[in-house]
Amino acid sequence: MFNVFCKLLKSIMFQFPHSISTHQQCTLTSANLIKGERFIWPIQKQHQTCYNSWLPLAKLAGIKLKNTMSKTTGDPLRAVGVDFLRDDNTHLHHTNEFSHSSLIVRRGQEFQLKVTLSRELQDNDKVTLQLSIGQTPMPSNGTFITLNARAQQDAQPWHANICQTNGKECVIVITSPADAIIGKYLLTVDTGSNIYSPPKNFIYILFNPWCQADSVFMPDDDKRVEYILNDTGYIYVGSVANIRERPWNFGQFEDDILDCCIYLLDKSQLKASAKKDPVIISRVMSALVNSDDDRGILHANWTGHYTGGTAPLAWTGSVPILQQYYRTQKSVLYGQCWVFSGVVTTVMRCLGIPCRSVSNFGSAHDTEENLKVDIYLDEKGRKIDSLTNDSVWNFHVWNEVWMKRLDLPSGFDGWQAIDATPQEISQGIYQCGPSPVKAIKNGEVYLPYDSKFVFAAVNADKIFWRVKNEKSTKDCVKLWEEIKAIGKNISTKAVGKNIREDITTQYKFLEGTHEERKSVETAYSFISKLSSHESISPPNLLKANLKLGVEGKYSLWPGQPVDLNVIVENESVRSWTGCLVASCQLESYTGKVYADLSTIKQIVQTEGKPVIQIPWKITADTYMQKMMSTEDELLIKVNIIAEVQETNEKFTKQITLNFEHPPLKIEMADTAKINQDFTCAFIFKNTLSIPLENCKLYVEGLGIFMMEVFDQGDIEPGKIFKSKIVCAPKKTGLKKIVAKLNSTQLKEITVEKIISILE
Ligand SMILES: [Ca+2]
Ligand SMILES: [Ca+2]
Ligand SMILES: [Ca+2]
Repeated sequence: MFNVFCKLLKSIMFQFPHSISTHQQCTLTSANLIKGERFIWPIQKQHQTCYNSWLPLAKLAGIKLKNTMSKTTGDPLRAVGVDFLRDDNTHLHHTNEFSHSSLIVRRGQEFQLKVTLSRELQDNDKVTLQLSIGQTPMPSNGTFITLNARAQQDAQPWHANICQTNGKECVIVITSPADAIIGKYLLTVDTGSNIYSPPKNFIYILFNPWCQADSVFMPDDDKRVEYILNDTGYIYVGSVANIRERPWNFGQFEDDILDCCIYLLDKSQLKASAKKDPVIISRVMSALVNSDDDRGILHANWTGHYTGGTAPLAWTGSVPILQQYYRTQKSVLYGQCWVFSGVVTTVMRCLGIPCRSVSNFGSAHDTEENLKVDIYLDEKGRKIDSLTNDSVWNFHVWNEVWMKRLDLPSGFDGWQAIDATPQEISQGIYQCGPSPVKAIKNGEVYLPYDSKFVFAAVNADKIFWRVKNEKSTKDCVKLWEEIKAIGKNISTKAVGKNIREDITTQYKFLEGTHEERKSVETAYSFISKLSSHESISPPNLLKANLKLGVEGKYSLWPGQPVDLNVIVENESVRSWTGCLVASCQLESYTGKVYADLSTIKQIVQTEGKPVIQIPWKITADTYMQKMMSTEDELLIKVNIIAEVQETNEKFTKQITLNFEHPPLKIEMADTAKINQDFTCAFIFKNTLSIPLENCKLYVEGLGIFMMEVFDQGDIEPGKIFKSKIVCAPKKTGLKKIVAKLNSTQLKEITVEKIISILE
């Protein structure tokens, strides 16, 4: 008989999926029935329709259902409407910018709902709010919350009180705890005889940096505005000598972004208790923003070829990436470090965790946790890519998130580094952090998570080796080490200003100080010592004090030859004989060699000459062909080594040459009116001596228009193009338009302009 009942039960669940799934108690009861535990119907919690549909079945199965529905003499009380008071609540919760129809609030802060009832409230009426989250809500783990609005429960972490009644309407104040689970809650109103589900009955609960008891509390209002509410900003790129700002639209309030973040939280399959913890959520997001292991958001690609997807350099912001991912549920092609970082900033700011993108120049990627960058050079001073697993990126971008580290001993609250660029595996998957920035500074690399990796990125010693055989590192000589080369100009956008802020001293003590070395020694004490080739030339008491330099233009117009002078200065009266090698290589921002452009090898005699000049010219053809073979932006690295025969000393000099470009301009008015058309024009003149082929213009204006691509074809020298967008803004306030031009020869010409949208 019981089996028959179960079959019937399944069939009714099939026939009435809506009525059953929307009533949690009903589902719980069906589970109990299947298990054969207790066949008592808790009808006082139930919807009448449910009861009616179950009754014949129960009779058939010989089960007695108990209708304990209160027999009120008057009308049974029903809720007939809920006003989520979106405007009032979202202003108080700093969530009014979200482009979303549901109520979005922050935890640890009260919000109000106005419930309309079928009649006026009487003394013995019950009004209970039910909030549930996730697939299988349960009271035991905090995913099913029952709030009796007619009993004073102020001591409870969650509570609700009716604060005002007016005829059939009552205003209920709800307070959530400062460690509530983050996500999308379903609201129902239970009046004893009836459970009411309002249309659009979701309430999103986010982290709350405005709430002192929340572990993401941030005391300074200017910082909260920057790190939570600012939806545009800059990511710093380039190289130490040429740091550039790349405008980035974070767009955390745009359509589908919040739902995409909630989708990611669901996808993470974290336990309910973990979905309240910013440490765990930021670690999980560092994994989910890359597609590796988990079909996360962005697919990494550094090959220089991006057919079938969008070149990393083409993105102007995170919005199209997250929208595409949410709509297709497929990883988006393609990302490099600044794209990963931009998307992480969007996701974190959206969920309410203060976050910023951080760029490190001369950033080490240590592949074997020895906290050193090992670089292998051939006899001519050229880097051998096949042997060099470690790398120094001209820049690398990660993120910082702000939170208390309740999982660690005290002293590590504040900024934590997380990195979504898939570089090294941590606990089985590509994820990185959160690692306390304070721990990095002091070399306390044992602290979770991945502090060794972050420490190496900002403060590894750089060791140069010369190998005899290009196939093996066995027979190599330590040429020299640089202890000040890694981790420079660590940068983020300043709070409230459109300028770069240098935060290097938060990650490390000043290079050259005793504290800096002490921190490196501390870090070494926590790693297992790897055997490495530690041969270095014995110190010689003689000192040659030569100085190497490079004269010439460090920024280059594409199509122009490289024109440099290598300078050897001898400050002493003695004369020295040096062997000088110099190499010029075309590299990507990650330090990958695209082409060897030129080398010099010669014996230098300083006798009688305080300054020796070695002219060095490289024609444009040498690099242009390679520049055109990749969709990445390249730069030229010059490496000079001089070895003094008399003293065995080695002198080195490294410089970077960047490419310049003509400007892209935006022409538009400073102000426009909401819902009224205005024109925005983009103008570019090719002032170079070479044609620019396959020009594509990417433009985006948050709250004005989505990213658009204009195919401009080839632009001959001296030619001008002009593209226009006519659009009607949907929101008031200051809005930013970002444009970018990429071509086969030249990438990453960007411009931005602010427009004020008025009522
Ligand atoms: Ca992943
Ligand atoms: Ca290493
Ligand atoms: Ca250092």
